[in-house]
Amino acid sequence: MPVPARRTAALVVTALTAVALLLVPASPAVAHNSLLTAAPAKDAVLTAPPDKITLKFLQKLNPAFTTITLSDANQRKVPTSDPVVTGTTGAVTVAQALPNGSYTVAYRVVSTDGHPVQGSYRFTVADPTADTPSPPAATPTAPPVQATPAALESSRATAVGTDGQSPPVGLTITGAALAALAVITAVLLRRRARRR
Ligand SMILES: [Cu+2]
Repeated sequence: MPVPARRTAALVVTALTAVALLLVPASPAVAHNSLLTAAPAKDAVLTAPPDKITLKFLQKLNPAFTTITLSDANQRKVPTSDPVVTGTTGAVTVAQALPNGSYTVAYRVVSTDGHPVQGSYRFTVADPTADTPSPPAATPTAPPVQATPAALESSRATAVGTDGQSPPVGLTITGAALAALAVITAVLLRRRARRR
């Protein structure tokens, strides 16, 4: 066949390959970051208030995108230091002695592929020597926010701070595919016009 036609065919094949690659979801073999161990541990009942919260993760943390917060049973933030990141570990020191009660540790970190991961867990302080009247027994009004794999996959944000405002994966892929098709169409139309 004539050279221009062959070149056009090659172009179409290249374009279709590119679109196909865009449509293949990111390999699930690339694991996301996840919490390995925590101190205080999940659901721990402590007889003394902790002065530090230490979270160890699967992957290295990015200090710029690591958030660890502590809140009490009334969802009020408890003052802590900023997270100190050492490799896969993030820690905050608790500024005050925690009164007896239920507490929630919430974290948000990024995976090595840039995707955010967040989660939370609870622990309880029940110091038998605490002489201050303890707040009413924790009656959880809402379950702690747990990051589901689906929610994480739909969040394609490479930088934290957008807080899930980035378009879902599907839209991103469709946009890229449409853009690729538009370019190909333009090239093909130009070639056809030139041949006439
Ligand atoms: Cu990812």
